[in-house]
Amino acid sequence: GQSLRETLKEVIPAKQEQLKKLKAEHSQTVVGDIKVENIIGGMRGLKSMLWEASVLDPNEGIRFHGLSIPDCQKVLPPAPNGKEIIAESMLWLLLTGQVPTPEQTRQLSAELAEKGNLPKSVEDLVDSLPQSLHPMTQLGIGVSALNHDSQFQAAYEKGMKKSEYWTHTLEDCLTLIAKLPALAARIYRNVYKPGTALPALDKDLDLVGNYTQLLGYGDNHNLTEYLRLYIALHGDHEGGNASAHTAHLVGSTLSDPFLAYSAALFALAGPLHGLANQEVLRWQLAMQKEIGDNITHENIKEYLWKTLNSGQVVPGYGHGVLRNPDPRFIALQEFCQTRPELKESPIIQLVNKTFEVAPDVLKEHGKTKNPYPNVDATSGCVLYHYGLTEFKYYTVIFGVSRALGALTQLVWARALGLPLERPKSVSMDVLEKLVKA
Ligand code: FCX
Repeated sequence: GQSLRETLKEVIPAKQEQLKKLKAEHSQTVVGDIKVENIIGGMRGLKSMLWEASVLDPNEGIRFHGLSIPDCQKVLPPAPNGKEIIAESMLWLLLTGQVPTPEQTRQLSAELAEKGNLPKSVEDLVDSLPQSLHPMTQLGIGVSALNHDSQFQAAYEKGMKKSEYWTHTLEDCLTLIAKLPALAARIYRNVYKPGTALPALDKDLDLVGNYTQLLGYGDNHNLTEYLRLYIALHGDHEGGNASAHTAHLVGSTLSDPFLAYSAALFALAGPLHGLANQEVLRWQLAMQKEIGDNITHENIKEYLWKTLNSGQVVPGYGHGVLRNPDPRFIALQEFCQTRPELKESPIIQLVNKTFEVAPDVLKEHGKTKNPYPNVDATSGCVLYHYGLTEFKYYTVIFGVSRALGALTQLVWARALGLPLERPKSVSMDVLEKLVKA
């Protein structure tokens, strides 16, 4: 089979043609209008950026190059010893729009494992950070420091043609994805298991296989499979979410992929975005502590109202785009149903029970446009069950995953020659004049 680079070289010209045609024939065609609510409402619903790898439908959820999550589960190659989608097959699909063969997937795994070690300077930097610094801050710092060896930046300094941007961007993106497990696992060890030795990367393992091994959970096959699915499913969620959009915005200045992605990580670190999976667990455990065993639907209902009446959001519920239960949530729930130990896990049962009550309470509360769970409602609780209980670490795992989609788009943005992003802002005075005109 063809290599990833050969495949991309083949698919890029057609996309470049597609953009050229859109520009030539439709630059002035109107496809929507801007309302005041978009300007003051976080640009919700405004179609204003290109994103190639995935599109989010409010009712159906995410599709990656047209493939739904169940489609992906059918066609994307798993690890040799597993059943779940792995990061490499998802990355291949996102980057090329094509389903890789198992052999192509293995090649990519081997390449990533080959490149996965951290430079000594980054190891030393991460080791010097205070144990009490949030793991997401540490991850962002580590990723930005990897820009020391950016191929894109070096080539830009020397002077390169625009047509070469994407090849150097791709090399940096693959390097970064390869190094994320070692970086993220080093942070975990430093913060939660200081003094324990990290194993070497195994050239025969996939990215997530290596990641679980580095974290110290390599002998837990079910957790490894869960993390494979988790990381594949969190890989991309179209372009407007805060982390993806940040990578796109920063990347549009031609700062290199390491800098662009570190910025994205700091957007992911907010409680309305990626940090929600840590918040869900904290919230469910507080519920369990307050109510005790044998929690009833009525108990949960009361607890939900208590959260809402104190002015807090119910973490893991609601979404900026989705208007139905998140298919990523459903896929993770299905994973739990196939594992007896998860089916019987008290924390998973509590998540399920909460799901049976929360949508009706949120509807009655009447504020959120989407009363259904998003992926964060369940993702952290499975980790908790398997003994990865340090929930301040959970968003780091999301951060390892989101690189797949955010970095894919950087490659496409450079291949398509997309410009610096620079929307127009207005003051309220200007807006008042505009509405009167
Ligand atoms: N609990 C209580 N109130 C909620 C709510 C929830 N779960 N979700 C939305 N609301 C409220 C909003 O706070 C807003 O109130 P306001 O009018 O007083 O400002 C109102 O409902 C309308 O918000 P809505 O348009 O439905 O939602 P937004 O697009 O503004 O925000 C998020 C979407 C996801 C930020 C929101 O639903 C939320 O805060 N959810 C809880 C946190 C969470 O789970 N985030 C993870 C999202 C995602 F999956 C991810 O990024 O990982």
